[in-house]
Amino acid sequence: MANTKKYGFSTRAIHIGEEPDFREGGTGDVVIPIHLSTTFARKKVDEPTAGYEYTRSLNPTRNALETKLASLENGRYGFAFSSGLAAESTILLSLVKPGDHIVAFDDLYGGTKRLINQVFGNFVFEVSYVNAVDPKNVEEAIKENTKLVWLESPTNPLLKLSDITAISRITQKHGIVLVVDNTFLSPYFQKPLDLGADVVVHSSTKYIGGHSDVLGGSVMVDNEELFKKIQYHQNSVGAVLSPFDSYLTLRGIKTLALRMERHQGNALTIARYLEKHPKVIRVIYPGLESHPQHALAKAQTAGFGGVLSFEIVGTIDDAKVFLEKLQLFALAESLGGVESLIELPAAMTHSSVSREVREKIGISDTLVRVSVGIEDVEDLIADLEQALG
Ligand code: P1T
Repeated sequence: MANTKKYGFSTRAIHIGEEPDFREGGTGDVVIPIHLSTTFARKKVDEPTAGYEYTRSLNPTRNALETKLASLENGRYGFAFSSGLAAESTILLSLVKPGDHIVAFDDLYGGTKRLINQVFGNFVFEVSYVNAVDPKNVEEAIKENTKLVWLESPTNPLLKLSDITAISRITQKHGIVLVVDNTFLSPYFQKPLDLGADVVVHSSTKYIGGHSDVLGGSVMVDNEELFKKIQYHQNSVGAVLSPFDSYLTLRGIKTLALRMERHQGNALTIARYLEKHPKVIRVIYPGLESHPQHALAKAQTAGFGGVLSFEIVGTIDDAKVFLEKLQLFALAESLGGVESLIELPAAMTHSSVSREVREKIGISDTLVRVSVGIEDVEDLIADLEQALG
């Protein structure tokens, strides 16, 4: 299937990369087999069989996933890694050298900030964090040695958006690579490469896998030079997704469109319910008219996703009591699975971000993040009602 763009999203999610093998010896499987072999034999020294040599470099099951991922993001190339952070590390190793500078959104997943600050920042590159809600802040932070701009849109956990098209004009003007973490919306609702980004990264642990049973990361690009750099580092660093995890991810992706619609429908209903609740100070969800960037969300994305955050009245202890009373919402980190998850960023996902920085960007002690699942929404609201009560 050379031109995959002629198909709709779900057709691609189901078929691309998993075309039945009708060649001689092929068995016509409609689901790609899990190729566990770590190495591939050849008959002639100079001719690897069908291009396969060693599974770290290329594996048929992972390759099927990488082909599907690329198609879903409208890119030519996809990569599957063993976690979102492994994907991010490989991007940074591929594209940033000692002495370089990067500009990053100041509201990012705590683990991404830890990776940038503690793992790379100390000895490899310099970083400036900016509020990328305003593209001007990004442009003003660019220096002569800036090589990369790193965005999440929407951000984790404050659901701030960046205008990807506007920022891509700036990065293109300066010859800088624009990386967008698209974890929160998935390619079903947002395609950053179409908006001008150069690299898209996901924690595929979240919506792409969709069932909270497989850790993974993915990277998609359209540019061949970027593809070659990342491919070289994917193989050289070796943090690749296993064949079994590739299979689980492929299985999850097939229902991505159905799941995202339901996540979004439930999230909007819950956001509207919470907005009216007297114990709730504010609700942050890009699908609400009250979100300061609702207009940008409507213009830039095909949907608002299934994550929302809200602040409750009281102290961190009141927030803990509320969270511990819930019965259907699992009190857990992560997001994007079929089951609803809830957490307290200040004490959980973003505890590695200092209090000072949390306060500066708006992560208060009673800010609660919800990953709305695909259960019956009345049951979810009843659970919130009893716990808030
Ligand atoms: O957990 P891992 O698959 O390594 O992905 C890291 C990551 C990257 N980008 C974003 C936007 C993320 O949200 C994450 C992981 N986030 C959580 C575990 C969390 O609960 O927010």
